[in-house]
Amino acid sequence: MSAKEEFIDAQIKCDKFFSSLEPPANLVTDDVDSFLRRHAGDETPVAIVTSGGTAIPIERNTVRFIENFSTGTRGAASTEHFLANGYAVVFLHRHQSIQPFFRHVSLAEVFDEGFHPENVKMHELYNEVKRTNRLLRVGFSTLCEYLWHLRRIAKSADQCGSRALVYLSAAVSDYYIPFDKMEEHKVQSGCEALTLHLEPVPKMVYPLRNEWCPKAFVVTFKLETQQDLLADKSRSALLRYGHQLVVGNLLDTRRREVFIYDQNGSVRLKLSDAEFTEGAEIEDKIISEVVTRHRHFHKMKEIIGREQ
Ligand code: PAZ
Repeated sequence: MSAKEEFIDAQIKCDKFFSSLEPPANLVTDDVDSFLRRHAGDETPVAIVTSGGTAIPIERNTVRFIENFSTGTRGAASTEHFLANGYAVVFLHRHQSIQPFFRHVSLAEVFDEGFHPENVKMHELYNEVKRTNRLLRVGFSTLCEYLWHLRRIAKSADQCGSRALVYLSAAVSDYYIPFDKMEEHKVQSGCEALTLHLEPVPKMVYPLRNEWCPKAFVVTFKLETQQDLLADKSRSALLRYGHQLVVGNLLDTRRREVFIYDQNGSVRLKLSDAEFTEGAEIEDKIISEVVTRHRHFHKMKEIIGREQ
């Protein structure tokens, strides 16, 4: 299939996906629009951060799910660093996954002892973020909820132009059971083996890039368990979608090392043994790199816009 055919095919599959599934009852609407409108108005850069894993229901009256691995640490830590860099953040997270700010604090600190000295700075940032209303949390559990919310938020973020950054760190299932192929009731036990038919999830980065928020700076993630696949897979994602960055990481080393790929090459970011022991986080380095590139991207878009 040519690149153009692949793109058209993906658009059709994405449209079919949304028309075959009801939007979630709690689909975000006015809150997101007014949050993004306010920050577009005061020219604050905006990051849409996705975090945690999606669940795939097996039955319509759901008893069982297929889960995607992810704790949500990457998304939560990245959100704090975006906020520290002056961004407003829509944090689209899996319910009950790791949360920005709260991940640092123990119940003892909240109720008894006051904040640990290491958390004082974090607490100050938290208060400042609350005062300036720069963090909006949106929760999801299933793949369907995740994609409906993402589409809604990304379309609304289009009003922020190239000040918007989409950072897709959630672990999203590649396969799902379409609603019309799902059992109505609980799949019964007792048979010797259970065979499930799963279909590929349409590649939503296509409409995100071309239709939902085409002016935004887009960062996707690639998780692998084999080093020799990482570079090729990350580069082919960049070629396929034509977006700005892919952050590649391996399951075992993801807390200490990542590779950032763009259309020209790659850089390796790594925590030294000393940094890791002292509690430094790789997200600090990732976000510095991402923010620098986003600022440059936005500046170039402004210059091009002025010249036209
Ligand atoms: O959530 P976490 O901190 O445990 O893990 C982060 C991660 C590995 C899910 C993330 O860095 C990532 O690679 N997300 C994309 C996964 C994918 O390829 O779908």
